[in-house]
Amino acid sequence: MAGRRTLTIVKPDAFANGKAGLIIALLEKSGFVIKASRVMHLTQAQAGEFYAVHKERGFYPELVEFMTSGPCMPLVLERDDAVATLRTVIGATDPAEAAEGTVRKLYAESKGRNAIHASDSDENAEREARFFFAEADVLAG
Ligand code: YYY
Ligand code: MG
Repeated sequence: MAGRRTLTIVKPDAFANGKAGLIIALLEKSGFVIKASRVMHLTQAQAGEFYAVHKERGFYPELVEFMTSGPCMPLVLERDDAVATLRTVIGATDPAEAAEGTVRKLYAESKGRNAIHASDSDENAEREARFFFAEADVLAG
């Protein structure tokens, strides 16, 4: 059965554009409950490690630079079928291709500055939640 938890990050462009609160409101409207959150400014090492899977890709240096350009907000979210539902709610990586009403269609600037991250599997959701939060910092239940 698909898990009930996923990990999202409201990205620096959303903070710079004053859209972080609107994005979180949309996530709650989509049925997600916040189980953990923090506001932080990633170091180059943290951003590089978080996105290590993309290390060999041409966009990686730009991605790390962007993710360290200002504050971001990781959150652990809960609802039924959390990973797949959140991927639907955020929309395609490129906002030009994202469906109407999705976070990226509404709030992303570009493919690189695309407002939000979401885990792509239950396994990665667990790993990514642990990247930002100790077990004791995530609400139980
Ligand atoms: O999961 P998602 O964020 O939708 O896309 P990924 O393919 O995992 O890429 C992670 C991140 O990298 C993406 O949100 C923006 C950036 N990126 C990019 O700048 N240019 C690309 N061609 C692909 C991804
Ligand atoms: Mg991804």
